[in-house]
Amino acid sequence: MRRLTDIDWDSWKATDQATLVFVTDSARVLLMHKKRGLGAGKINAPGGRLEPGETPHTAAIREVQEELRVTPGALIKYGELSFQFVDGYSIFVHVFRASTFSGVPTETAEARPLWTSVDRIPYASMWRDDALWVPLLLSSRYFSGRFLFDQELMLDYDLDDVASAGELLDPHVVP
Ligand code: 6U4
Repeated sequence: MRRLTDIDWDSWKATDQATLVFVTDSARVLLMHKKRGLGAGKINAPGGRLEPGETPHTAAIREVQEELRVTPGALIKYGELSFQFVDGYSIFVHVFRASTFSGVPTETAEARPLWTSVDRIPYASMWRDDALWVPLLLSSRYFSGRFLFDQELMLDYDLDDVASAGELLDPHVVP
């Protein structure tokens, strides 16, 4: 498995579903140093796997509360990302932006908060794919991407700029 075309996307189903939430204020984005889990050691947005019975939206809010002690508001979903790893693991990620929040970002066992300027997102310390789609999210553009990784190494990807939120309903997760 070296290319996206090696995968049968019609029957693809992710092992897990997860969220990412980019809390933004006028010129800043709330990121975090991730201490554990998938991507530990990297800078990433808060988020995590869905628990049974959760919607992506409720899971997104819960994860930001758990990781940074902040409650995000006015969430808009801008993207869907399908990640396949060559070891067999796969994860489908719902990407949100939140334009309001309450609480003070606080370090937890899972993460240390980091406000960054929208002009200086630390892509070199983030997952390789983030530099491809975070700019779309920050310009309020909807997107859908597929990525093939060998651990931390991105082998292949495709990314589509989609016209509206309605086009984001993924057949792999909608009953
Ligand atoms: P556990 O340990 O299960 O409680 P949980 O917070 O549920 O952790 P986590 O954080 O270990 O899950 O892993 C899922 C997170 O990793 C999601 O927020 C999405 C994120 N993630 C995985 N691959 C990514 C990638 N290539 N680019 C990216 N985020 C990625 O930006």
